[in-house]
Amino acid sequence: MLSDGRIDVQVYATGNRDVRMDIQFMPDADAVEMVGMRPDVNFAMVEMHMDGLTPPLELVEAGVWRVNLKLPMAGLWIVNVGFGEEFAEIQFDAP
Ligand SMILES: [Cu+2]
Repeated sequence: MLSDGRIDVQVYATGNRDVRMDIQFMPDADAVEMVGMRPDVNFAMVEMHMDGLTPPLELVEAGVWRVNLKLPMAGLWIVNVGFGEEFAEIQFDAP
């Protein structure tokens, strides 16, 4: 839950460093300014000093985005999805 709505994020590590992510953001009724706002997405490796990745988001429908990317390394990753200082954080293992 963010202060302006609810964000759902599903990460699928499908092997060979491929990742698919589905994002849905449902703004609260009193947060009309958030309608259609595109979330920020950043992937980073856990416990490694590597540059983060900010993949392009594919708009699926209003409030729904999809990300497809191939990570540069297998291992433990963390992805942040949100707006400004508020985000969901998901850790996953990418084989
Ligand atoms: Cu790495």
